[in-house]
Amino acid sequence: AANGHRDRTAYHFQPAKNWQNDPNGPVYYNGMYHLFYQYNPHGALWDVGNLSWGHSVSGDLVNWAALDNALNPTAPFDANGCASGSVTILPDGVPVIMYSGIDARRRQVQNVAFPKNPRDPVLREWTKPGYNPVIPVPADVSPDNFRDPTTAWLGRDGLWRFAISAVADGVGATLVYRSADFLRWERNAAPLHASRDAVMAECPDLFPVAEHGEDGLDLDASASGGAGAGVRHVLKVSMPDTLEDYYMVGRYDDADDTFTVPPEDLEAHGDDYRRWRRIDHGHLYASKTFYDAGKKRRVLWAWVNESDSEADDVAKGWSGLQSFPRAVWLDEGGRQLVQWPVEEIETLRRKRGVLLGGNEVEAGGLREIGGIAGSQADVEVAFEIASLAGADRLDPDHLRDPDALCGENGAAVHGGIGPFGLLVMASGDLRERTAVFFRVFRLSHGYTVLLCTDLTRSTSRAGVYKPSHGGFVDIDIEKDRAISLRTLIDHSIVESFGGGGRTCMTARVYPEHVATGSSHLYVFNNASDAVKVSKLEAWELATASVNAGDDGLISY
Ligand code: DQQ
Repeated sequence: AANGHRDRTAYHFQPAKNWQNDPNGPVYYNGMYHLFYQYNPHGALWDVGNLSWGHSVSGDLVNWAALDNALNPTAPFDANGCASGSVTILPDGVPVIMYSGIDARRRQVQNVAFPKNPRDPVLREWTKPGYNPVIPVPADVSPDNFRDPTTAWLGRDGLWRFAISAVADGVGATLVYRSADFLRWERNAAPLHASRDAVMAECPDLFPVAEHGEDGLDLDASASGGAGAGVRHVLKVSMPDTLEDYYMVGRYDDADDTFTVPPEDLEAHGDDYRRWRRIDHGHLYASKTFYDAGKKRRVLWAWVNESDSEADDVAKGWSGLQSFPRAVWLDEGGRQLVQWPVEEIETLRRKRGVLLGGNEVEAGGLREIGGIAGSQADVEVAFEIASLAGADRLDPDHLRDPDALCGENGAAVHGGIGPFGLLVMASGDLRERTAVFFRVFRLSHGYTVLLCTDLTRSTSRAGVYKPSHGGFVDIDIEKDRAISLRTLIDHSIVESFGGGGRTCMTARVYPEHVATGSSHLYVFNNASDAVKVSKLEAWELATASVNAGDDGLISY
C-alpha cells in the first residue's frame, strides 16, 4: 500500500507516520467531516507527555487531508499531554473542543479550545483560552482518573450537559456536568452510572438511537422527545484493563440526568460494564460516535491498536489505525446495536470477485474468490442453513467465554453446522491464512450462532499476538435459516460484521507472504454437510487518499 510498508493500510485512517490512538472530536461541520485523534508527533510509540490532537478533514469519510495539530501540550493546564475529548457545536454555529489536559502537576483537568478563525472552512488553528481549566479535579475524584468528556447536549431546561469518566469516592463512575454558558460547570450529585467495582472506565459515549429505522439522531433528541417517545439511549464505555468497549441500551432522562437499564437487561448483565454488550468482539477500543446531519446517521469511529511488537512499530514508523467508519443504529429488537461500514466505501469498489466452482460448497471444501486482489477487499457472503439437525450440542458453561470456545475450536476443527466462512489474507500455499467463520450450536432450548476470527495461522512472523476472537451472534437462526458475514480486508486489518452487523469483530494481521506474493481469498466449509452460499458480493477496493502528505484536496 501507500507509504512503502507492507502493513500500511489502503483505506483505513492513519496519519502519514507516528503513533495514534483514540478518535477525538469527530464532527460534521460546514459540509466537512473532521477527525481529531490522539497523536504522538515525535514517534511511533505511546508517550503520554507528547500527546497532541492530530487533525484531518474529509468530504466523504474515505479520503482525508492532514492539517496541523489542533492541540499541542504547551499550556500549564495541559503541559503533560492533551488527552481525549469531544467537539460540540454551539448555537451560534461555532464549534468548541472540550478535552482532558494533564496539567503541570499531572492532574487531569477539563479544558476548552476554540477555532482561531471561525470562518476558516477547515478550522485549521485552535486557541486555548488562558482561563482554562474550566473544570479542575473535584476533591473526591482521584487526580489521575478524571477524563474524556463527551460531546455536550442541551437538556429541556436549556442547560448544557456532558458526561465524563472518573473515580469518585473510590468508585468508577460516569459523571454528568451542567452549564448555562459552557464555561461554569456544575456536577450533578448522582452519577449517570456507577459500577460497584472500583474500576475506571474511559471514553464514555452517550447517544440517542431511534426505536425504529436506521436514521441517526442528534444529541438533543432527548430534549425534544424527553425520556420517552421513540427514543432510547446507548451508554458506552471503554475498559482499560482489557482494552474492550461495552455498551447497554437504556433510557436517559434529562430531568435528573440518569441512565436506566431495562430490568431484563439489568438481570442478565448487571451494572458492571464488563458484563455489558461488546461494541466489537475483537481488537478495538475507545470508540466514539458523532451525528452526521448531512446523511442523518450516527457514525462510530474507534482506535485499533497494533498487535505486533514495539520494535516492529519503530521499524514501520507508525502505530495504530482507526476502524473504518460505521453507521450505527438500533436493532428492531431494541436491545443491541447494528453497525455497518458507511456506504461511501462503495466509491472505492473496482473489480468484482467471483466464487469459483459454483455456490454449493461441499464438506471439507475450499473455494477461491477469484478475479480480485485479496489484500484490499470488501466481501459479503451469506450461508443458507437448510437444516439445523446436525448442530453440535453446547454446554451452557461455554456461553460465558466465546474467545475460549473459538480457541478450542479453530477453523480446522470439523463440526456439525460449521465451521464455514472466509479465509482471508491467505498465501497461495495456505501456510498463512486468517479464518473468519461461524458455528451453529444446539442448546437445551434453541440454538446459538458463534462468530470466530482465528488468527493462529495469520502470520509466520514471531512476536505477534495471534489470539482467537469469539462472539455470539444474536439472530434467530431457526427463523432466518441463513447467516451473513461481511469482512473488510485491508493489508493488516480484518474487520468483520456478522449477522448483518449485530456482532462485529476486528483483528490485526501481519502476514509475511505479502512481501513476495499476492494474497488470496477463499470460502471454506469444515462442517459435516455441504453449505450453500446464497449471496456473494466481493469487491477489490482502490487505495484512498489518506493523509497523503499535503492538503491539496481542500479547495477554498
Ligand atoms: N487514551 C487517552 C485518554 C483515554 C485513553 C489518552 C483511552 O484520555 O482515557 O491518550 O485510550
